[in-house]
Amino acid sequence: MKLLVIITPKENTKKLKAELVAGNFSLTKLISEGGFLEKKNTTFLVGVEDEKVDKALEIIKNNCEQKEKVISAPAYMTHGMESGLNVGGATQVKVGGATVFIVNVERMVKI
Ligand code: 2BA
Repeated sequence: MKLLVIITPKENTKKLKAELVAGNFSLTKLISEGGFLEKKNTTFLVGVEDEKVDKALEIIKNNCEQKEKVISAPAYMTHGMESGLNVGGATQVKVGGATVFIVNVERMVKI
């Protein structure tokens, strides 16, 4: 069994949750925030049998499209920087996709 820890922007929450539930996955939804952009995102915890991991990844892929975006870098990143990557405080990031950790589960019990 695996535990999928899925982090995705808030706007993907509704459709991803609906599709995972429709695909028969049990999940827990946590409200979270990215450390870099400091935007609200959602973390899903999904316990899945090994043979269903690929199906879950397919659903995630279909519901979390990734885009490139130029943003103003957070103040703590530009502070003290003379030159280089963050000229004008702008930085390019990929947003909208999903970060997925696939973790081995030793045992799951429901009590
Ligand atoms: P954030 O930390 O807000 O990061 C949003 C996006 O900003 C990242 O997209 C990446 O493109 C960029 N970014 C993050 N840290 C950066 C840095 N130090 N310098 C330059 N650019 C940086 P993703 O990598 O797709 O991550 C999306 C969200 O997934 C993250 O939001 C965070 O909440 C989570 N995440 C990503 N990698 C993680 C990790 N290794 N551990 C825990 N959470 C992670």
